[in-house]
Amino acid sequence: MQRLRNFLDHHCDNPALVTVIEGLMVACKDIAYKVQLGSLAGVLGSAEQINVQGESQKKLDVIANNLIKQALRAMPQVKGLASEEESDAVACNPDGEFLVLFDPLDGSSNIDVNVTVGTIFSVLQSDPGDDPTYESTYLQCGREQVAAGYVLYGPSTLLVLTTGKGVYSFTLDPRVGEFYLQRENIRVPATTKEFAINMSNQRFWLPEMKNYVADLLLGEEGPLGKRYNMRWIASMVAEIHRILTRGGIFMYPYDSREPQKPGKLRLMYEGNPMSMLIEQAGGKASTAFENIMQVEPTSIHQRVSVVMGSKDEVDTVIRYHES
Ligand code: P6P
Repeated sequence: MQRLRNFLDHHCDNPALVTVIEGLMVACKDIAYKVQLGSLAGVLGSAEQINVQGESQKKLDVIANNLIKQALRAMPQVKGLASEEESDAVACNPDGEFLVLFDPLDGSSNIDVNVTVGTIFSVLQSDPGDDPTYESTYLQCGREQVAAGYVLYGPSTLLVLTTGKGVYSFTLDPRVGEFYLQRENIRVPATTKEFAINMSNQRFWLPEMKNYVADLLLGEEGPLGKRYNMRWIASMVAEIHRILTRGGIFMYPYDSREPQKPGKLRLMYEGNPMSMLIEQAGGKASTAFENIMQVEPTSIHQRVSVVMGSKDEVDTVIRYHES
C-alpha cells in the first residue's frame, strides 16, 4: 500500500505544496482522533459563541480551527490563511508561497448526533508582493486553485485530494497514523438517479429550481423519464464524497429566506474546493447560471448557489434555468 508522502513525492511536482498538504494532514489526524473520542474527549456540544457567519459554534469547530491554524502558521511555505471560523484573513509567514482557505469542520451540526463531518481545504498561490493581511490577496477565482481536498471523519477517515491532475483518495490507518492510497483517478458517472437537496426550502427557491425538482419527483412518468432517489445528510463533505463514489447531484440553490445572499454555502472554502474536485473527476459545478470556479470573489466569506455532481444532470438543471 502506498503512503501519502510517497504518492505526493511522485505525483506532485512542487515539493513546497507537498509539505503544506502533509502539514495540514498532521492537524486533520488530530481532529480525526478527537472526533472519534467524542464525549470522552469532552469535545461535544456548543462552544457558546457565534462565528462571523452568525452561526453558533460547536466546541469542535473551535478546536479544529485552532489545530489547523497552528499547523499552517508553523509552515514557512504558508503566507496566509482564511477560515470559516475567522472573521479576517490571518497572516502566517511573509516569505510563504501558499494561501490556505478552509472550513475546519463542515457539517458540525451533525457532530452531536454522531454523523459524518469533515474538513474542506483550498490552496491558492500568492505573488511575492501580496500582503496576507489584505483580503484582496485571497480573492482569486476557483480556477486559480493549485490544490483542493477534504478529510472525511466518518466510519473511516479519508483524504480526497486533487493537485490538478485527477482525484485520489487515501484511508487513514489510525494504528500507525498514516494515510494509504485507496482509489486513483476517481471519476464521477455522467448520469445519476440520486439527488441531494434540502426539500424543506422548496417554497423559497426560484421557479426554475421548483420546476426541475418537481419533474425529478414525477419519476419515470415525468419529462426526465427515470425514478430518482433522494439523500440529504446536511454535511456537504459527505454528500460530495457519495457523489465522487457513485455519482449524483448536490444542490444548495439560491433561496429567498435571505434574498441578499446568493446562497448558503461559502464560495472560497466550500464551493471552489468541491468544484475543483468534482470537475477534476469529470463532473460539473455550477451556480445554475455560471461555472462556480469562474465566479469572481468579492469577499472571503461570500456565499454561492451550488449545483454540482454528475455532468449530464447538472446540464439538465442549467437548461431549466435557461428557459
Ligand atoms: P441545512 C453544513 O452546515 C452546511 O454548510 C453543509 O455542509 C450542508 O450541506 C448544509 O450546510 C446543510 O444546510 O440548511 O440543510 O442545515
